[in-house]
Amino acid sequence: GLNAEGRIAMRRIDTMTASSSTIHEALQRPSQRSTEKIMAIVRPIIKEVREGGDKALLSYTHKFEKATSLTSPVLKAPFPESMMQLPRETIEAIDISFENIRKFHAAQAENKTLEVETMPGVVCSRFSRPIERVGLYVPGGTAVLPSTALMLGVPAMVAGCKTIVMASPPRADGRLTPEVVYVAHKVGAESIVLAGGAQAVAAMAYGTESIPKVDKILGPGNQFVTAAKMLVSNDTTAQVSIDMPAGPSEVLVIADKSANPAFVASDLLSQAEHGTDSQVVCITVDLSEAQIKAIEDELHSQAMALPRVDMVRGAISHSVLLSTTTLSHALELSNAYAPEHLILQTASPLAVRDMVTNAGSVFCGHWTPESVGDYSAGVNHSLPTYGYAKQYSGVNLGSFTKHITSSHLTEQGLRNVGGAVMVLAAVEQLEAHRRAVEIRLGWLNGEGKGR
Ligand code: HSO
Ligand code: ZN
Repeated sequence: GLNAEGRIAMRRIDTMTASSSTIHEALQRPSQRSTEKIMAIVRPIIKEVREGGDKALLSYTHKFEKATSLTSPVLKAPFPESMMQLPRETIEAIDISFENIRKFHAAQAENKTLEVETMPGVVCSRFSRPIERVGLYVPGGTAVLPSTALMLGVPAMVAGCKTIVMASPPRADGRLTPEVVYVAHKVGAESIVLAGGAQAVAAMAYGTESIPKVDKILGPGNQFVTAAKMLVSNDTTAQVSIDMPAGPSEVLVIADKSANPAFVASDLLSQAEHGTDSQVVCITVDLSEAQIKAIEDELHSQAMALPRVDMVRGAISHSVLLSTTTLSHALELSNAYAPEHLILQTASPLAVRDMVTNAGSVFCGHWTPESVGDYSAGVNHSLPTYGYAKQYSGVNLGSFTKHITSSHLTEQGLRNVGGAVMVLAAVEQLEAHRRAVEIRLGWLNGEGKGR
């Protein structure tokens, strides 16, 4: 963070001299407030909304968003034009982004039924269907995030989800960000829940008088939102799933000699400004002291000129620059960290990309700032954080669909596979299973009645 002259600086570690435990410790995520404490706050909120419906939800919105003038917790489509009045330039920017995100996610569709004949006459298939009702959480808080409405809403629309419910906390005057309303309109949302936090999650999980219960809840949020998503998804009476656990945003930049220090610093700062709990990591590859210094100088001077410099200070205070001498060592560290965003400011970014084993989304080359992916390139910005890139994918078309399998056997197929089934059923001592095959094979052999 802050040294004597008030400089905004990342901690620096030379991986050639530092111990492996120092390096390991430097790549730990900042610890989160204890989940149990958060759960204890969130549990009663969920219960209240579940039991009290609209009225309970509205009173939380009065309390937490200070939107005391609000008389209904939900806005139903069609949304009034007056609520989406926007400058032409904003409309155009949303439209361009919408179209790119639509194209990229539409290309992810599995239009064909997968079909495999595992044995003659035994055909196994798999096909996908949209999840019918989805709830999309669009955070408010320190920044308005219509881009998140796009990242969740467009794939839901492309997947063909029948009911799209958005939730977003209203401003204190009770109004929604017009950009969010415009996106909700474009993706065909049936309603917008005017609430945030655990109460919005509960309303979508259980439904209220005016809000439909959904089958899956997606979208990033603070620790209360995340805790609420975890709680409702563990409640079998809610019958709802979630996208993934969410934590603070993070970026890891790998920079070699070809990198422009000003570009590197700008990318680190674009994540750092998300919040004081954001984490940014820079891994340099074979840079001279002067080159590393250039990145540090840029980071400080660009940061000082940012409106959200306070957020940046907080984020940078637990961030780190690791100097390495080889690309393979840099990748080894990055893969172990499993960053939400990985930016490759290296000479051959696509070759480096092939070495990536864990990351939410990769940004390749000097002309690909993370911002393009945050808004408009077409890739999704709802990504696994906190090291969960090791086991989760970011939001994609598949997040809004599920697979159904089917099998279809001919007489010959049952003859071919039936023996194995009967043996295994006998092993498990499940006689009815065995007989379901036996009775059919009997018919085929002319032993059945009426044959
Ligand atoms: N980088 C953020 C997404 C975002 N950026 C929204 C700007 N607006 C989390 O991945
Ligand atoms: Zn961002």
